[in-house]
Amino acid sequence: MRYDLINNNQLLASYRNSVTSVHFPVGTPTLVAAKDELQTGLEGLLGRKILIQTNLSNASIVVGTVKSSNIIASLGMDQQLTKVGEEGFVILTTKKDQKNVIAIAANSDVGVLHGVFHFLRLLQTGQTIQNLSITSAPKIKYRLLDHWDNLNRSVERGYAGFSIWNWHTLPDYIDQRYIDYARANASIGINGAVVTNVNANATILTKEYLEKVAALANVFRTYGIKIYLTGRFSAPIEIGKLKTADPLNEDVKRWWKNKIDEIYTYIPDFGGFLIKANSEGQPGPQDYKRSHADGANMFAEALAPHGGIVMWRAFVYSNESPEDRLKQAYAEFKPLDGKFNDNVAVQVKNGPLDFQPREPFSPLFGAMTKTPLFMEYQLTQEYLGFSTHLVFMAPLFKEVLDADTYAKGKGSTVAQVIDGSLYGHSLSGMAGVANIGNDIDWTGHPFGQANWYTLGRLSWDHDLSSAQIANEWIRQTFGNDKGLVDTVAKMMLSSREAVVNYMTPLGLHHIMGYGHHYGPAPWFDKASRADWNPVYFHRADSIGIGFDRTSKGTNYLSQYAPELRKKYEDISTCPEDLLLWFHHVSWNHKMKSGRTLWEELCYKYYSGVDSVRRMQKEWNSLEKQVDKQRFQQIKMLLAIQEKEAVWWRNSCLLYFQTFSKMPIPPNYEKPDHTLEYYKNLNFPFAPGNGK
Ligand code: GCW
Repeated sequence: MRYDLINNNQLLASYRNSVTSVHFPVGTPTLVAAKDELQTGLEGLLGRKILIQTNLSNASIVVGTVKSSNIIASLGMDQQLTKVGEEGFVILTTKKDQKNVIAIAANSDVGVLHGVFHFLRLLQTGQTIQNLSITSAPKIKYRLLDHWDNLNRSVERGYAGFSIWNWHTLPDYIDQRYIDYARANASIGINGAVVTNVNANATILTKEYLEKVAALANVFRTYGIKIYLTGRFSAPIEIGKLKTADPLNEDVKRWWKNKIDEIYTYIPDFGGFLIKANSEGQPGPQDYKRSHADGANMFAEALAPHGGIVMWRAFVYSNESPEDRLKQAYAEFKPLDGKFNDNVAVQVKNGPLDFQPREPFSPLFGAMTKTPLFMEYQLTQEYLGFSTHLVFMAPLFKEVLDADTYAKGKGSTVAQVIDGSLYGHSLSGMAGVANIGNDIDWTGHPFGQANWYTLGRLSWDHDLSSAQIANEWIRQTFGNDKGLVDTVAKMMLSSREAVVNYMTPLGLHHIMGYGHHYGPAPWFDKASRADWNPVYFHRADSIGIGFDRTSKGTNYLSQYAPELRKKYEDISTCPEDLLLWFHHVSWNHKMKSGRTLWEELCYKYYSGVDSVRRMQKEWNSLEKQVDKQRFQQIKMLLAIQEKEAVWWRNSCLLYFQTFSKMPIPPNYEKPDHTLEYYKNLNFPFAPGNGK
């Protein structure tokens, strides 16, 4: 939404030729917002005033719905419009009175807004606007940001400042940021925001706070965004003065029903609840020996008359130390398939563990046929270097979406599971844990915005490739010069593999610092639960390294389809990028490269650092093409990333070397500190632990 003047003169001239005046119907706040956006956008991009009026019969662009605009109604676009549903749009070059016009049309005002944003994107990314014939509809229905924001404005796992929701000054003070947030989301098709942390606080459900939530909902509504809350399961006790929160207890049910009815008096289009229950100490139905389905259905019944939904999180693991934590979500939820009400979706993290740099897809995606499953990604970089590392996540998201579950035979991708097409579910959803805070650039790292952008674009159309998304984002963020676009794209597209390599190559996982997850701590073994210790996950010993999850180990593999089981069970067919996720592998094991496992581990860690250094060089080459402030900012951030990548590499290799007893090959630069030095680093105030 920078809308900088187009600097390619030829293109500018041709756009100016095609875009002279706009017919825009009067109407709802959403149409007004769309009109304002189009005006701001066009005037910025084209550098001239654009006439936008209701009764311009000879405009070069005509916008609206059949209902709001006689001109749109007269253009005979029914056939295209039937394809785009409630939120999609059509952009068409057509004839009116023998003259070419561009029609931006939709079935709803929000669809018009989406169409306007898409049209602006065409201009910002330097595409032709001759002979347009675009029909676009979202593949996924619920496209959400989940904020882990607390009422005191701390953000759990937030690295971009405090929460943008200023509960203290709401509802009377409407920060321009709320409006810009809604604009940004609408520009990429996000249509829902869960504004509170899943580690929930019941206070949000009190009258005083619901008034504040309603004020936010009023801002969002104009932009087609619904508001959702997180439900504290024990709220009936905490703010309702009941003795129990048992979901089958009549008083409890009544309490939630009344509470939910009350919410709808404040927010008539309230979206529903996201709930974390019986996980990491949160209260839930199991406290009363009830199932997750009992808990979810209690909310679902109360929400159904209003059209609200429940997103029930599958991120659960018991309080007792488990045999293999990764097996638990499946064990809990698979037996409940078919037991959830129609307006319940189970929200599953992309991988079975916890937003690691690389995980296989969660086996639940291939296991529940009767329950709609929503995808949960994490945009905030809890395990990916916080907001100081440049990591473009589209390749991570796509890797999961493209993965084959084999649930209904070959070609049953995770994407088809979550867009509802594999089993014909009408509920479908994709959520990203937000990386947004009140930092001036929203995400702490300017490239963090690319991940927010990706969530929106992929949830609208999961067929987009990582390269396409990067290309669009770069053009809108930095400019259309080919050299610049190519260089930044290279940086972005290699950045995910870089972080995997310098943090957790070959399927290693969860070897981050304890609690705050900042930096490496593969040696850590002091946590109260076994599965909060990195040593639990990497299992390095004198023989080798890795977690045996095959049939000879924990048999977590049994939760996948036979085709996958077979492939991963056998060390010779198991993809090497997840080798140590599934196998305990001897240090001398021969890898495909001809190197031993130990040598390969060294190679990967060193190549991770090399990739960051390459990114630095690439960025430095752009000094003349990027404004000074952003150039410097990103240069400094890349320097931190390089320093931390070296820290990861050195400390992990020195530590693993105490088991392998093998040397780091002589051609590599030597670690500049001892293992003891790294072990003694301490970060009492690492960010993101906000309570
Ligand atoms: O990744 C873990 C985080 C917790 C988070 C939890 C969850 C909100 O470390 O901070 O809690 O996941 O997803 O519920």
